[in-house]
Amino acid sequence: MQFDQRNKSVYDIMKRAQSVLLVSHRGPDGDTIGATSALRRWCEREGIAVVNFCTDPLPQKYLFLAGTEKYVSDPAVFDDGKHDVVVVCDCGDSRFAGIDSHIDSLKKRATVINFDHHPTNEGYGHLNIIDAAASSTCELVYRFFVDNQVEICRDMATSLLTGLLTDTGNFSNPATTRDAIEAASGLLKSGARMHDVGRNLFRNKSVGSLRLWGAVLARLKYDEKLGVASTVILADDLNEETTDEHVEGVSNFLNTFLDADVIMVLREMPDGQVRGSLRSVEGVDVSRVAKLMGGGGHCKAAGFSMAGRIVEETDVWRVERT
Ligand SMILES: [Mn+2]
Repeated sequence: MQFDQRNKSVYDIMKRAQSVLLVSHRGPDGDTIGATSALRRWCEREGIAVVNFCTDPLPQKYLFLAGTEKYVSDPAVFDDGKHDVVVVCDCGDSRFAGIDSHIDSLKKRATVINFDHHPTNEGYGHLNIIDAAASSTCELVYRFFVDNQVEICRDMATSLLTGLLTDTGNFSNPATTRDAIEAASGLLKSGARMHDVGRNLFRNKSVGSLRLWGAVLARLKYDEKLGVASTVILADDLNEETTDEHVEGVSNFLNTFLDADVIMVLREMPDGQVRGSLRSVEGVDVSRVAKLMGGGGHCKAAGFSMAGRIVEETDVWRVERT
């Protein structure tokens, strides 16, 4: 990993800050939370005032990471005039960060810094540390600490390792680069609590969620000609015991274990919408399919949402627009 001069500039700006606002993206995952949690810990240690913002509440499984109990979702933090530095982590654009209506005024009052690895990043910050070749934003934050000779404590290491494991699918997907493994190795040397990460992130399924997964897996259909595997999550699958968080991960599970070109999970929402999640293994650009349905995303992972009803056919589930 090569020294990056931009990391030095960001360090100087943050060290001089009166107050830093750290922003995670909507529907927060282990990468955006890991990165902002590690940066928060460092700010606290340096005596820099710090606030973490995320539009959506953090999923329960990440609450073992340092400082996550202090995250706020009240957009009033953008107007309180306190923060002179805003650091946005893992967000390709300001809408995804939930700050699109604040970004222009923020940029006049504060220095906006952006750590990200999405190839589509618009570079909306004053300083943008964007590297599409990086496995995760946590890898970039790790490099930020290393380049500035910041001592990484156990808490920071645990947070950053969480992001690395999230975005590399436990070192199994193509984001698993030499640099990613090198960063993980450095984090383990700093005392990252690997066991805690495993227990909280992966061995966390309740009997209720696995039963729900069982129902969803039993509906799996495979169209050999199209190479499309599809299944559905029905509104009735969810009750008081099974919530959104139980459903999460079914697509990832199929993507990891099923050999199909495209995996589509349709979900019946209570408001009459159907939400679709599309994954492809190789060579198929699912974002084009998603765009046809009024959605978007990446080559290998995309989604859409439309008013419709789910129709069952022999080899495939499909949506009929209503
Ligand atoms: Mn990420």
